[in-house]
Amino acid sequence: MTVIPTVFAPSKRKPATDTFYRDVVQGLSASQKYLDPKYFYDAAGDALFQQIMQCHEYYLTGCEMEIIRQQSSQIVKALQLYAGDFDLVELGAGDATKSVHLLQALIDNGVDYTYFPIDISANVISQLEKNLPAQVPGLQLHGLNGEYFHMLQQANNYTSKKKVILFMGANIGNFSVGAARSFCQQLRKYLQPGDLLLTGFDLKKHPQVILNAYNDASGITRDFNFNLLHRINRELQADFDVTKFEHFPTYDPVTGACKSYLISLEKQVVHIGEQQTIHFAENESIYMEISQKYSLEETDQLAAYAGFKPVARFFDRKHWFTDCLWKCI
Ligand code: AVI
Repeated sequence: MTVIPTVFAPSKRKPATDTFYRDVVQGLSASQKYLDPKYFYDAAGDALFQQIMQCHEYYLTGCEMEIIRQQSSQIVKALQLYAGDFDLVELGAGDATKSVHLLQALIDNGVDYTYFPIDISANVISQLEKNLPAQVPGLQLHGLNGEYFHMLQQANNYTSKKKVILFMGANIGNFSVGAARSFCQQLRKYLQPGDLLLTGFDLKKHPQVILNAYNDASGITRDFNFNLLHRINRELQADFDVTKFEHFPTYDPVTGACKSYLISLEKQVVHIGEQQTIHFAENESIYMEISQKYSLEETDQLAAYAGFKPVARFFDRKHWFTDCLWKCI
């Protein structure tokens, strides 16, 4: 008898669902169970993340917004000083709530540039193309829908100017330190000497402040994590009972790793479709996400490792967050 491994069995699912299914089964079959945090962001997850950004405990958004709003002219000056004539490329542009202030400041300072927002969501790109030119009169915009590196390559078909890359919102923190190194190194390969990267880092600070940001009192971050189980139930016909799990964020002040887990509150069995059965022991964890925090020295080390030279840093008043400007060497 030939046994066909379930995950590769032919299915009637759509290819995207197949990939989701495969990733979920692979993660939940590992000895340390995990789920890929990129799957947090379905429509419900996007809405919950918007709510997280409004939570008073989740200081990151406010800190970076303060930097971009209050120091946009200093940032523009630094971009002009270090890049001269450039176009702006944003990785994971989202709704550009923060970058819109920088886009406006560039126009106000007479900089002639095109804004290339890159996003994996076609919907995000079409919304930006529809809304941003009205919000920022005079803006030249060319949206690129797809994976970061593929779209960076595409951008070369439309510009031969130097590039300033924006990678904001502490998104780099959702990589482990090792993965952030590989990401920055790979990004560097798509850029030329003299190109710039402006990237946001959440800085190490009192551990309780960090822990609270990922454990807000109103339970929105807990629901954001649970939403992925709901999504698996809905899209992959699973039967997770979220009341049998607990949201458990951790922070290690030495390494700066802030990791979120879901803990199984009892011995239980979860089915995914008709073919997969996942066993949980009492107190077994699912590793959900890392939000890595950095010291300034660690941001410099990351830059050096990946072939960048730090040229400027911008801070909020509390020095809880930094946007670093790195130049490709
Ligand atoms: C998107 N990213 C920077 C957020 C963070 O802080 O790691 C995602 C998040 N997860 C829970 N709260 C916020």
